[in-house]
Amino acid sequence: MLMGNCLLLFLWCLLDKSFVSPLHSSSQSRLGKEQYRNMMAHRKHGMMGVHRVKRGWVWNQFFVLEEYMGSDPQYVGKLHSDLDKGDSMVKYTLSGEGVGSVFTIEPRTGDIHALRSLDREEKPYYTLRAQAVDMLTGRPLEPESEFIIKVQDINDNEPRFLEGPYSASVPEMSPVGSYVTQITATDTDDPTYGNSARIVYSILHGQPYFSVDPKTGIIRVALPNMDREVKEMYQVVIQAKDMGGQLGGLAGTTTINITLRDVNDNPPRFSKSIFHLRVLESSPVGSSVGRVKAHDLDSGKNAEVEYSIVPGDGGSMFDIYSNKNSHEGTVILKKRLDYETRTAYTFKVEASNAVIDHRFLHLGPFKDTATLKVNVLDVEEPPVFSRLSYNMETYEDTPVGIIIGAVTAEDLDVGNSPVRYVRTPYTHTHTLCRHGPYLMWHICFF
Ligand SMILES: *[C@@H]1O[C@H](CO)[C@@H](O)[C@H](O)[C@H]1NC(C)=O
Ligand SMILES: [Ca+2]
Ligand SMILES: [Ca+2]
Ligand SMILES: [Ca+2]
Ligand SMILES: [Ca+2]
Repeated sequence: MLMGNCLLLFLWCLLDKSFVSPLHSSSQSRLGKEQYRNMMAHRKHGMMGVHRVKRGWVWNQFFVLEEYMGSDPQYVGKLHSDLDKGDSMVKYTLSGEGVGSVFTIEPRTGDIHALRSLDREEKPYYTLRAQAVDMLTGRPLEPESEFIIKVQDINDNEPRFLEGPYSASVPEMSPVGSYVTQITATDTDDPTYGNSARIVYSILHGQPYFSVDPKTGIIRVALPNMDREVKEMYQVVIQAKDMGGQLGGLAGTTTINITLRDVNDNPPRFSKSIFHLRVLESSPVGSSVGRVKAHDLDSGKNAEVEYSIVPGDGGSMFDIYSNKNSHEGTVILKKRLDYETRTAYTFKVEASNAVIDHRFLHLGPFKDTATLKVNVLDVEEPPVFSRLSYNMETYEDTPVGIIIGAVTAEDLDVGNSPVRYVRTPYTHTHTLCRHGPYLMWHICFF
C-alpha cells in the first residue's frame, strides 16, 4: 500500500477558537434552549472554515457540548479517509464507549452524532475507535484509529456547601479580624475551563458582625466588643457564587451558627448593700444562718463567686461557705451565741470571681462588698440554780416546819420570770418547776 504510511483517516474537527470557549461571551447563566440554538448556529457556521488537522496535532479529539437540549441529535464531527474519493466505496465504522447508545455514525458520510444529551460531570470524555472499510469486501482500508470525544463544560452546577449547615464559636470581645472558621463550597463544573467553577464568597446575612474572605471562605470577626451577655448566637448566611461572582453566576448558600464563648468581662455584684439575717441564740455551731448572693452575668467558671468575711469585730462569730452550683454564700455560725450578751452583729462580706481575666480588669473591680446585719433571737431558757448542788445538814429530831436551808434559781431570760420551787416525787430529789408554760426542769441535790 503506497499510502500506508500516510494519514488515511482524518478527523474533521469542527472546533474553531470561538467554540472552544463558548461561555466567555455568553451571558454565563444556565443555558436556555434559545441560547443553545444560537450557539449551535454559530458552530454550524464555523464548519465552513473547517480545516484538516494532521496527526500529531489535535486531530484526535472531538468536542460535544454537555446538556444539549435540542430535539435533533447533536452533530459531533466527521470522519474522512483520503481513500474516500466520494464514489461511495468507503464505509466508516465506529466502536468503543457509548457507540450505539450515545454516538452513531453515518456509514457513508462519516458524520458522528450524539443521540442524547451528555453530562460532563458524569463522564467527561469517551474513547472510541474509527475505521474505514471497503464497502464491498468489508476489508479494512487502513488500521483502526483511536480518538476521544470530549464533553465540553457548561456552567450547569452551582457551588454547594457539602458539610453545611455549620456551627462555630469565637470568644466574645474578640478583636476585629479574629478567625472564626473557614467554609468551602464545591463546584462540580470544569475547574480548568472558564469560570464555571471559580467561586467567590460573600456574606448575605450577618453583617456588620462578621465578614467572609471572598477567595478563601474564612469567616472573621468584623465588629469590636461583641458581648455574649447581650447576644450569644448569630446566624450567618454565606453565599458562594461561581463565574467569579459575576452577575449571572450560579450561587449556593449555607448557614453558620456562630456562638460567642464567654469571657470574664462582668464582675459579681451584690443586689443590695445590706442583708438582714436572724438567728436563734440556741443555734448550734455549724448551722446555717442564712444566704447572700452576688449576681454575675457571665457563665460557667466566669460566674463562680467566692465569698469571704471581711475580718473585723462582728465577723469573728461567723463563717461563709461558697456554693459552686447556686453561686450563693451560706453564712455559718462559728461560735455559740448568747442573746443576753449580744443581740446583733454587723460585718462586711466580700464576693469575688475565682477566675480573673487580666485583659478585662479595666471593666472591674471584679469584687463587691455588702454589709450583713445578724440579729440574735432570744430563746426561753430554763432557770439556773445558783449552784450545781446543795449540801444541807439537820438534826434527826428536827420538828416538821423548821427551815433547814434555801436553794435559789434564777431565770436569765429577758423579763426575768419568777421561779417556783416544787418538790419532786422521788426520795431525796426535788424538782423545781417554773411558772407559766409548765416546762419541767430537773435538778438533783443530795
Ligand atoms: C442553628 O441554630 C438554629 C436556631 O437556634 C437551630 O435550629 C439549628 O439547628 C442550628 N444549626 C446548627 C448546625 O447548629
Ligand atoms: Ca452537567
Ligand atoms: Ca458543567
Ligand atoms: Ca458552576
Ligand atoms: Ca462574659
